[in-house]
Amino acid sequence: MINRREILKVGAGAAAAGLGMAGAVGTAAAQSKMVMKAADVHPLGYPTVEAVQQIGKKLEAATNGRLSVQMYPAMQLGGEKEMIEQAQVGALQFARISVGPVGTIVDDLNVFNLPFVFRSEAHMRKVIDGEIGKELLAKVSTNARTNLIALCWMDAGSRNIYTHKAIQKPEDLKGLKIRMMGNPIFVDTMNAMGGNGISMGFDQLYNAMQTKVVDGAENNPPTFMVQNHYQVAKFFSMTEHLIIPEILVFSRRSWEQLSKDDQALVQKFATEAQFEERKLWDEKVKEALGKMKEAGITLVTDIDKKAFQDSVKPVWDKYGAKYAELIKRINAIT
Ligand code: GTR
Repeated sequence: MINRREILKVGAGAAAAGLGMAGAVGTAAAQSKMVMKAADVHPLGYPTVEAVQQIGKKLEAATNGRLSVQMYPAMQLGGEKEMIEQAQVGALQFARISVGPVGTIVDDLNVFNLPFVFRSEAHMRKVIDGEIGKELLAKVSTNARTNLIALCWMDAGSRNIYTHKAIQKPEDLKGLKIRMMGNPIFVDTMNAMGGNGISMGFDQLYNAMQTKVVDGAENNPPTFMVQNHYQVAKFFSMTEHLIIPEILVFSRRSWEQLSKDDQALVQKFATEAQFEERKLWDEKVKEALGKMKEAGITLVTDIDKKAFQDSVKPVWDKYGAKYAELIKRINAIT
């Protein structure tokens, strides 16, 4: 594991020198070679990782190699909290993260973190592709405190509970400690659904499951497989309680060092990546479901969805009012 402080030191230095640019800063630097760092918690071959690598290839081709992307996959640069911090100081340029942790920085995004806010994944895609999607990306980019530029959304399917037994109704979660992403909404959601929500970084999850610090977690099928969680949890219950898109952010500090033309290029390829990742996503879900079967995982599809939807009413009572207008607009999208 790379020492985080060292990365920050080295990275911040590189950022000050202009993203590891060979030449001097200023106008001349705009023409210099730049290697932009990208990070993801997932390994090579995961849809989000491939989509960002594709942005790198396109940038290289469009600029004759002047701009390129170096990918650090598989949590090499830490968990998502660390990735956000590194992007904020300019030690990392592209951070592909979940909207889950971003909601703690830009509250407007928490609307996507509400349980059962989308009717389906198709509904979520329509929302992120439309006006609401654009507006929320802009909220991140224009918020002075984020130090981030939000480039595009990506798909992460639906989240489902996995543990050592089938979860079909809220009572089945009684007494189970289920890891949730670091955002109070998720802990409240799991508690309302009948379990005990435990907030924890993604980078600590595998060990926590192995040592039984938690009884299980919740995520999409590709994550369950590529992160080897299937080795420690044999029942995957399709509760689909959260449909949370991913977001690709860029360090604002580094962004300001790019020329307007380069910014436009990065943005163009990122927007394309939103749709490219989606195709890869659909294939990856199929692949993951196949592998789950081979691995002997029990896929539980007989779920009392209504009971789970009713159970999260306290979460909606607590957080929903703030987003009432936006929720109305989301509901109106068919
Ligand atoms: C995955 C997502 C990651 C991370 C993870 C988590 O679905 O792709 O970015 O947020 O969930 O549960 O922390």
